[in-house]
Amino acid sequence: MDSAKWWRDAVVYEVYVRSFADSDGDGTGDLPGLRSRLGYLADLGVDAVWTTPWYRSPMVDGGYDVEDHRRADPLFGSDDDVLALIDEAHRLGLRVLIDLVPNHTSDRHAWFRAALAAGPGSPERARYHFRPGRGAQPPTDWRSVFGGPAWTRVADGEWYLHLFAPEQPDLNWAHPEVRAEFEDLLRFWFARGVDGVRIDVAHGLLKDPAFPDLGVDAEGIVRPPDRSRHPHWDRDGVHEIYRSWRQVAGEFGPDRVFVAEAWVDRPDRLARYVRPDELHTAFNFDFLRCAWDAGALREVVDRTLEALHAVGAPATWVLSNHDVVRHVTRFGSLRRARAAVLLMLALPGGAYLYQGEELGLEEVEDLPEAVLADPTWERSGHTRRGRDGCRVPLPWSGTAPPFGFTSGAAWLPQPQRWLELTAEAQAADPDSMLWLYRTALATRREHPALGDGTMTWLPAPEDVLSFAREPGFACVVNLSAGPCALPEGASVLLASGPLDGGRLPPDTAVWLAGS
Ligand code: ISL
Repeated sequence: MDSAKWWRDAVVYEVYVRSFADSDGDGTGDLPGLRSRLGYLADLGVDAVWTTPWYRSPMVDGGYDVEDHRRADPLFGSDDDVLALIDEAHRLGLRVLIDLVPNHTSDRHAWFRAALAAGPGSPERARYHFRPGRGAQPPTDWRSVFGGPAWTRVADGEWYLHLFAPEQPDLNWAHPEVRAEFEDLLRFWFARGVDGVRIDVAHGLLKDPAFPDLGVDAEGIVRPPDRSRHPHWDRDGVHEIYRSWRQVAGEFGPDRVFVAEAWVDRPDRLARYVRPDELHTAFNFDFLRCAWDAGALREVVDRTLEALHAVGAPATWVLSNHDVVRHVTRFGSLRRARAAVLLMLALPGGAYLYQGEELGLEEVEDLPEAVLADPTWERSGHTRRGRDGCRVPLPWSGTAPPFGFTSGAAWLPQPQRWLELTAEAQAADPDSMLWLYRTALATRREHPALGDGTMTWLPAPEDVLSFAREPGFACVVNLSAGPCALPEGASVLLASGPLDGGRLPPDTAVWLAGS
């Protein structure tokens, strides 16, 4: 594996483990299932795999409610299966990133159970945020991301903070034992060979110790202050935590990396997480949130590169993940999704792919209500459908569900219409989305202009994105309603769809050499 700053332009594939591949027929994807399919990921041409949590968990939030950070949940496999996965990935030249959830634990975690048992004022409670209420009301007006108040009252009358589900109590990051425990955890997993760590809710760890209200306006709507003064998002103190984590990673050599999941609203705020002595990379959610619009995309690309390059960090580009509506559906067509991946993989920096996007999967919007498992569905009072639609298990082979995902019944039902989208069907079709991804990733590896570096916008009509990478590479994406001309004298390396003579049809992208 190439070592020198491999992470600056790595393509990382996100595996949502419970929906990737099932080895034991219980309908839930697991670690041996993933291990058996690593060859598929090596053939796809990615550099690394990020696995969502497989730790011991009651699975209230798909494993983001961790009961024991050092053990695998039997649902996903054994502790040995974790080590076997890391070994096999390394043998195939793939690096492994794991998911660390430092903002909260499960309410079944030993610390939280001890906190409940020990009662108000105890040292056990100090590792979480327990507070008295205001009369019968919660201590503050803070809201859970999943809906409802961010506080739950326990039998003795105290309330505890949970920015997510009540089964996910927030840890108190002002407590030295919390800090020490997570540094130990990093050492524990780095010593077992993991190459990197994705930090869940990296912007949420610290809370304002004064616990101020967010404030409710005349219409009764909570209007949080500007992010830079927010009582629980993106507080300055989190950076000190990440500076010490960077040192811990450094104990294991220069190649172990972090990627922050930090939902901040401006690229200059994101850049603070990736200063040279902090985290290596952070997801660029501005790109993910951007509409299929040339002006908006151009602005996001410029703002991102300006902010991140100012601190010497590479950009990352993300189109989908396990929390958002799949981008085929967001953009409105497979055709746009095909163009989007050529755009993403031509931009300077690294990229994150989400399982199934290489098959062109769309959001499954017609799941029966009875199967919906995401807590946002319940907690929102059924006003939000939740995130299950992007978590439907992958279709691998065959002509009917469960499409080779399991020998039993998949935990979420797959649509019959996916029979044409199985990995097996697409592997046999050179025009498929799978082949577009494979070819793009292979081309990216071979082409010295791609990956980390800089880019230059080329003159183009308003709804066309056209940019050069040095040496001798250009990408043109047509977001307009009509065809556009291609630069003369350039040879086509790869196109997301058929060209119209020398012209680029709408919602089509092309990679060019020699311009
Ligand atoms: O904080 C947010 C908005 O300001 C949210 O978008 C939040 O950052 C996001 O939901 C965090 O997601 C991650 O942590 C959750 C888990 O449910 C998600 O699956 C995970 O990706 C709680 O652990």
